[in-house]
Amino acid sequence: MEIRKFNFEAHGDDRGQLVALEQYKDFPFEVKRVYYIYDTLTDVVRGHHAHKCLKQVLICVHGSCKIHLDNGHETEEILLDRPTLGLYIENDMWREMYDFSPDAVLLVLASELYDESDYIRDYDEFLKFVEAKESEK
Ligand code: T46
Repeated sequence: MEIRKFNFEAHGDDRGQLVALEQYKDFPFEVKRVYYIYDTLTDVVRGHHAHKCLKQVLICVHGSCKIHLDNGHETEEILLDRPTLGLYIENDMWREMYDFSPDAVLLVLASELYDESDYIRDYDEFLKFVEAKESEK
């Protein structure tokens, strides 16, 4: 399963660190929305869905969390534990986010505005979506 991670450059000096991200240069889409997740309890699992179109980059800018990805055939667990690491998630990937450290802040850059109709929240529906996409190829 191909996982795309980005290692962003930090511009560090004696004042601290700064990471700057530019669309198309540091990640492959235009950003239409930014949101962030924090104060998630350690035993909580978020996500449990895929998307029809949305592309995103996830960055744990503080603390750490884990991401479970499932492409309908294989699964992978990714640890996000530094502000210079970005995880690119395309639409047709079931995702779950868990093991949030108490101080975790998960920043998400998204390619589309919020649209509930873009969510696939049923796992069987997700498998059918993947199958239909593969049969188009
Ligand atoms: C994803 C993962 C990584 C909004 O009103 N606008 C928004 O842009 C978003 C993202 C959410 N909401 C509302 C909808 C719900 O009432 O915020 C509430 C929590 O959203 P949700 O349960 O979808 O959150 P997560 O953490 O399960 O999933 C989110 C994103 O929704 C999703 O696209 O890929 O983070």
